[in-house]
Amino acid sequence: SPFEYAPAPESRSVVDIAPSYGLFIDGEFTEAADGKVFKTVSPSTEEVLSEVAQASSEDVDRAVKAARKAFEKWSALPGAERAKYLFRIARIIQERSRELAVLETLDNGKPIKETRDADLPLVAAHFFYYAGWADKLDHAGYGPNPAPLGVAGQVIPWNFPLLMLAWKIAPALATGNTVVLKPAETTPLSALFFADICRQAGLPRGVVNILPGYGDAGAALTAHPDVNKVAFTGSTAVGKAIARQVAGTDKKVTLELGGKGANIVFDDAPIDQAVEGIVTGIFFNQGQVCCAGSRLLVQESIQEELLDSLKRRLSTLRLGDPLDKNTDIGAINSAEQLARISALAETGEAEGAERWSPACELPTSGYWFAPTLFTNVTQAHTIARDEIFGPVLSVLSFRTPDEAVAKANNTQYGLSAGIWTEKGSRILAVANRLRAGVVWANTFNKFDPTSPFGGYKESGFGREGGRHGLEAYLDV
Ligand code: TXE
Repeated sequence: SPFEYAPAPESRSVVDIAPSYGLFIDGEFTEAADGKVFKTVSPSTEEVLSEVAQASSEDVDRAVKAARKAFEKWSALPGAERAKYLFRIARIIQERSRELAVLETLDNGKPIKETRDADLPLVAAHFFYYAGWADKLDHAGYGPNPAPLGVAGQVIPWNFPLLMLAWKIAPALATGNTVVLKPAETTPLSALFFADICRQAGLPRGVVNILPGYGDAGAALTAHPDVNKVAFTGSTAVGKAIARQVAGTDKKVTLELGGKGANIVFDDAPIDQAVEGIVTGIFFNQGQVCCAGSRLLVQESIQEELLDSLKRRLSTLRLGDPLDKNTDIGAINSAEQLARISALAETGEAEGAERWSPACELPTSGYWFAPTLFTNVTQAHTIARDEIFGPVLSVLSFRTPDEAVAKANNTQYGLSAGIWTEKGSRILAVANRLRAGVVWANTFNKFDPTSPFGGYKESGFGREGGRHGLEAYLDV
């Protein structure tokens, strides 16, 4: 099945990383207009992986012009022709997924187990899924010839570099838009490999342009007058700045921002299964996940039993070399992110919550943070409210379903939640009252390209994925 492609275990030698990369504009790799470059490092070793051209507003302008030019022909292609390119890209991603998984693990720091079994299969699945839509748009109830928006300016974060690229590029191309995408400054490499895949697939020049760079390049892109659609995933602060920036223009915008997901465990939950779900919820990708289950809400009567099991389970997690296929917990993506996580954990202690980590030796180079539990957390604590974006779980308790719902909803965010109970009726009753874009029941962090994903409240607006994800790129 195209959705379950898992390459063999990997080593560093699988992927050939060049000492330097250019920007990808109009089908060519090119230097930045001002000649600037930046280094990308492996977060687990601090080894420099490559030197990458750094885009400025001049490069953004070049790329938008190329995308505008390409739009005329690309949008006029029959959907079935666009589908052919997308299917081809999906298949090349599968063929090169060993390489891509190792590359992503090196540049991001996440365990190879995750890039191999989660990121890469999902990336391919998104391209297959949206390829399948490209020739069906006329019959999807939008009326004949639903119109693409034009040039999409897309800015993505570093936590799922290639998957966020897939979420953004696949629906944009399927609907006939062209793209200028800026990957995050700490993880540019997989997007540049993707540029090479576009060439390999024979994608016409200018349809996809990739501009590695910093926030200034992101801001120049989202503000560019000839960009018709802005899609952003990242921090709530930058998302708000972008919303202000596009207000008063005719740009369409989708924002996928932070979260503070509640994982709610009722007293009738299957405890072992819940423990696995809690671990996946907050330690998958070192907790650097917008929909992480970063708040555990546990019913008071089972709190002690659940925490005992959870601590035993955490003591078995293996932290270390992300390329080792047995590793569960990899490196934090950057020194800056590590500093943010550490500062919030210190605030948790200073405000009186109780901190616990399993015995765990941290490597001496690279950016590491041990899996951490905070108990005795109340709603007043900063760690119960602020997104930590790291392997840190805040435990709160509740007595009744009403109290669970009230606590789960007591946040500025509304991206995700989880419910653990044997009772189907309770799942439905509670899920309907949770103000969160996705609610999982007896599982967590499950993704599928057919499902729309996005937030309530300050977690953003608009949906990506599924049919809703198409509509963000169409005038119907
Ligand atoms: O985010 P930024 P950072 C949250 C998480 C994390 C915090 C900070 O809590 O601790 O944000 O992370 C580009 N105009 N999330 O600093 O700055 C930037 O170059 C346009 C949640 O990494 O938002 C990068 O490509 N673009 C999140 C992208 O925005 C700008 C994932 C994200 O970086 C810009 C990441 C600007 N003014 C962090 N400034 C999620 N929702 O999953 C920066 N960028």
